Amino acid sequence: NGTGRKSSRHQSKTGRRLQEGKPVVGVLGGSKSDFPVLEKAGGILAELEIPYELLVVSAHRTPDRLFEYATAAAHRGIEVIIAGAGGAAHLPGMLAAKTHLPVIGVPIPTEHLRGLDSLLSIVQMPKGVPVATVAIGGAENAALLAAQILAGRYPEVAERVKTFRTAQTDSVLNSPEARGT
Ligand code: RP5
Repeated sequence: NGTGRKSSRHQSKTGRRLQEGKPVVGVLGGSKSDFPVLEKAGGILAELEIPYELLVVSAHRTPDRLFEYATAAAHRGIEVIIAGAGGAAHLPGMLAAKTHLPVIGVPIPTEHLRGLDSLLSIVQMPKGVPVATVAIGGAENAALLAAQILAGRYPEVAERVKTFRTAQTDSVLNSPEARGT
C-alpha cells in the first residue's frame, strides 16, 4: 500500500545517512561542562558506528537555539536525541516538548546535590511528554538505548548491539572473579 512505499523510501534515505556517516543521533549538553559525561555516550555511539553530533544547547542561556534545534532535528535526519543537563535541568524536557523524536535524558552530576537535582528535573515529566531518563551520569546507557531504538530500523545496528552484549557477557564470565580462580 501507499503507506508502506512511503515508509520504505524513508528507510532507504535515512539508511544512507547512517552509511554516509551523517549524524542520526543528536547529543546535546546544557553546557560545555557537561561534555566529560556526554563524551561517554559518544564513545559508545562511535563503537557501534552510529554517527552523531555533540553540541551545546542551553535551555536557559540559548532558549531560541533549543527551539530551533528541536524544530529542525527530524527534518535534518536526526532520529534520537540524547540530552544531558545539570541542576535545573530543563533541556531534555523542553526538547521533548518541541519534537516528536525520542529524547533520552542524562542527569549530570552536580557539585552541591550530586545530580539528584538533575535527576528529578529530568525524570518528573508530565504525562503526554515523555523523556526516557537514565541514571545520574549514565551517558553510556543513553547511547545504548539510542542504539536499541535505531536497531528496530537498521539491522546492522541491531547486529552491533547484540555483539556488544555478547562481548560484555563474555567479559564478565571470563573474568577471574566469575571463574573463581
Ligand atoms: C546546566 O547548568 C548545565 O547543563 C550544566 O550542567 C550546569 C552548569 O553549567 P556551567 O555553569 O558549568 O556552564 O544548565
